[in-house]
Amino acid sequence: MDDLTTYADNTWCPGCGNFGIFNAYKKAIRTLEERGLKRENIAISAGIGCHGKIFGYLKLSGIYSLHGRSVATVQGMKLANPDLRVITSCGDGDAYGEGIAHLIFAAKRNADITVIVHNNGVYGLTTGQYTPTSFKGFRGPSTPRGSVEEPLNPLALLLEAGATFVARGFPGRIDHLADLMVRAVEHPGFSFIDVLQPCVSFNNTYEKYNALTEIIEHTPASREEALALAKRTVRLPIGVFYQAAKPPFHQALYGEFNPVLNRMSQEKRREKIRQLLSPD
Ligand SMILES: Cc1ncc(C[n+]2csc(CCOP(=O)(O)OP(=O)(O)O)c2C)c(N)n1
Ligand code: SF4
Ligand SMILES: [Mg+2]
Repeated sequence: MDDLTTYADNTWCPGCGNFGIFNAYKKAIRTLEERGLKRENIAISAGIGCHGKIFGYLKLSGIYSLHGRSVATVQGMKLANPDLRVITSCGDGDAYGEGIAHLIFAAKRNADITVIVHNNGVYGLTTGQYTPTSFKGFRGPSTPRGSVEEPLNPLALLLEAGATFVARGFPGRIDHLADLMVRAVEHPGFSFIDVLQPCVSFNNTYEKYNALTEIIEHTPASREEALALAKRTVRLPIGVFYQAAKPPFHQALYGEFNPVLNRMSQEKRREKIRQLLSPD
């Protein structure tokens, strides 16, 4: 066992795309460390689902969140301690269903967090119901005659919401995915990777993604070009679709103030509140 893997028994189905994501995480963390990021300054979170088990398998500090709430959780972690680099693993049901409002507003305010969505197009843990990214016609326990809905396009949605780093990866290409993770974590502001994750039990997309994915050679220069690329369906581009510089939320909000280093005593806090509440 390596120093980034916990003792927990791994219960993912053999062949699950989550294994590739797990390996890419570990590779990315090692690269980030080589580039100077201290492991104690990395904190993670996760939602609930097969993806969320990664929280128990990765030997990193953090807070295991609720279904749909891990994006809010890491925003709180970052605001409370801006020295942390915070990363969350979400599911597609988790991020694009239950937690979609958190995701859109985190992108809108350019929260300095990294969101990695294990997008398998299905509720894996609860055995195969359709999600916002399930393809039209997808059959599962909740759509036995096939889903009649069009899937969401998460990249286009996040680009429109104001995300400053938007990427797509595939766990069949671990080195490429690890490189995307490094770039996302190093990006100052909201970074988002939609990972095309095959679920071998309920939505096995390995063959499709092996055939259709192709690496983006050059990151589009504008949001409009990135949107056009995100809407392509004949081939599935993977890589960085868009990256732009903009002040991250916590800095726009309180500059270089650090609530950990500038912690106030209880007495001082009470005094400040008294002043705020006093009529003059
Ligand atoms: C608030 C809330 N709603 C529903 C559930 C039940 N639930 C647990 S996992 C899950 C589906 C997870 O799907 P997804 O987020 O796509 O993750 P995956 O299992 O595919 O990795 C659901 C609906 C829950 N735990 N909490
Ligand atoms: S149900 Fe799907 S997503 Fe969950 S562990 Fe099995 S293959 Fe992976
Ligand atoms: Mg899912």
